[in-house]
Amino acid sequence: MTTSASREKTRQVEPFGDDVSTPARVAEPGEAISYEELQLAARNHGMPLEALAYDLTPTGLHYLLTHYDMPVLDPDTWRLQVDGLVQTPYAVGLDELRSMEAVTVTVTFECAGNGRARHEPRAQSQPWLVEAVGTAAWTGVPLARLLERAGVRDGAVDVVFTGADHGVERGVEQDYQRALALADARSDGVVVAYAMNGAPLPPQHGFPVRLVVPGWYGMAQVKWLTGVEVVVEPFDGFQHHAYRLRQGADDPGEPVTRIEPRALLVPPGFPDFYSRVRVVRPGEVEVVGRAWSGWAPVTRVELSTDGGATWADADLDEAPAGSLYAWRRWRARWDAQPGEHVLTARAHDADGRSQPREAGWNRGGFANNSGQRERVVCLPR
Ligand SMILES: Nc1nc2c(c(=O)[nH]1)N[C@H]1C(S)=C(S)[C@@H](COP(=O)(O)O)O[C@H]1N2
Ligand SMILES: [Mo]
Repeated sequence: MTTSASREKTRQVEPFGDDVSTPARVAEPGEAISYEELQLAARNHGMPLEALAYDLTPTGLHYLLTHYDMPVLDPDTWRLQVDGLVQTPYAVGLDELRSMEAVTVTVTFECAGNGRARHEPRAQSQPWLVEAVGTAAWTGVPLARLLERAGVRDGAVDVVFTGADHGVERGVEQDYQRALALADARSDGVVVAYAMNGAPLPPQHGFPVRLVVPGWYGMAQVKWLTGVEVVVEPFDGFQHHAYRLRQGADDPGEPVTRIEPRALLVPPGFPDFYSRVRVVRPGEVEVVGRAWSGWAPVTRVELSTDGGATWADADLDEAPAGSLYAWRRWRARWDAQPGEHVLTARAHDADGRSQPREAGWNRGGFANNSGQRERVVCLPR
């Protein structure tokens, strides 16, 4: 821990774990989902896959991930403190923020832990399958404007973002904090947002104000934002140790940053209630879905109806207007024949990244963009 921000706000709490360097426990092979994983899954819901039909995810259907409790903040007394290595530290309230020149960015968010429960063995944490995703139009003030007003001084390295929520994680008591390198913080589309899909942020998505960092996995999108601090050393807080691609407990690993390419499809036909296996009737079925990448625009999507043995190109729509790293809609036709099928899709982006059928394993269960496996039963004629 090297910055004043992290020194003040974190401390060790004995009964809950060892220390910052201890990754989450990995389940034994075949071990059932625990009570604690169920408890997390019930609080942090995914986006029902049929909502892939919408350009903008209706707000209540957007996935949700909150590490601690959702803080209840008073919009009249809430202030965003901008300070650290700046010429003029200041605090700004909600009315003033709303009176500044606004921008709206349409951005697809995905939790870095999406796909975690499909790792074998899996990390014990929020047990996502493939549904930790959503797209929203976020309105607010460019972070670059707010930094410019403070006057960032020479020698600045990182910008640290602090949320009002507080908890303990693997023994470390903390405010939720993440940082960006100064150049990333100043980049286009990084917004301090007070509206989601044209309405004030709801409590669960960061009311009154959150950070939006297009293209990055969810952990960077700090909710209930109260502090923006410019610092002289690379930020070394808990959430930066936690989000790394490690092979073992001692592996320092690489940081989790941008979203790996992924395509998902709306499960076709109608579901069986318990198993959610799909049922379709024989004949032509239109399969629709969305594809995105946080590195570069998606350029190609393929659909397989035989579990990945053979692939056919899908038609790809334009990205929504005003979007930055937002998903694109795709469509393909499938001539369904009686029997059992496994549907899956894969995305490719302009950087040459392709979605693998099976992504590699890592200890935290991050960035698992393995293909969706949608089981479909086609009825007899
Ligand atoms: N303050 C704060 N910000 C946070 C979190 C949090 O627990 N506290 N969770 C992060 C994670 S891990 C994700 S995936 C996204 C989820 O954003 P959403 O709940 O609005 O979809 O918020 C991020 N921002
Ligand atoms: Mo997340």
